[in-house]
Amino acid sequence: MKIYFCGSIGGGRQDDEIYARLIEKLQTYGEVLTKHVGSKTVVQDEIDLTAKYIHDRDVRWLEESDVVVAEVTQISMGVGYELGRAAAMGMKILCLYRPSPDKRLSDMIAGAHNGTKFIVKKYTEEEAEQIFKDFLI
Ligand code: 6IA
Repeated sequence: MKIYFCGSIGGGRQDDEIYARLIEKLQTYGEVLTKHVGSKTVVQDEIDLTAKYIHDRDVRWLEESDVVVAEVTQISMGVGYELGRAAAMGMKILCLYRPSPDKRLSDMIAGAHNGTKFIVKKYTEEEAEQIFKDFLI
């Protein structure tokens, strides 16, 4: 199974360690095409790539993927864009959100939940393992 993981990059990297731990768990179910989203050095590593290269490569990976898993707590324009494209393609999507008073989840994500192909779930990290099992198996 190919998994496309989305997490904030330009939107802010404060959750990078959470992304890395989620990606590690996801790798037990399949290949995560976007492992770099959890990397401490992604910004330095990709600094020489053009925006067009990153966009076209990421959209190609999205099209190749079987499922999308997004950590949506930190607001990110790119994650919203990826989710919109994935929803338009009818992909199976899981969005994970850690409720916090200063991070309001966009209604465009919360309202996209339909209980079948587009799942939006409030979670704590301890619950992630079971949520992945339910979503991916
Ligand atoms: O708007 P954001 O940058 O927060 O969007 C993050 C989302 O878009 C992630 O889920 C990635 O899949 C994708 N994305 C955005 N920027 C990059 C990137 N390089 N490399 C890979 N995927 C990206 C940015 C490096 C740059 C800051 C030097």
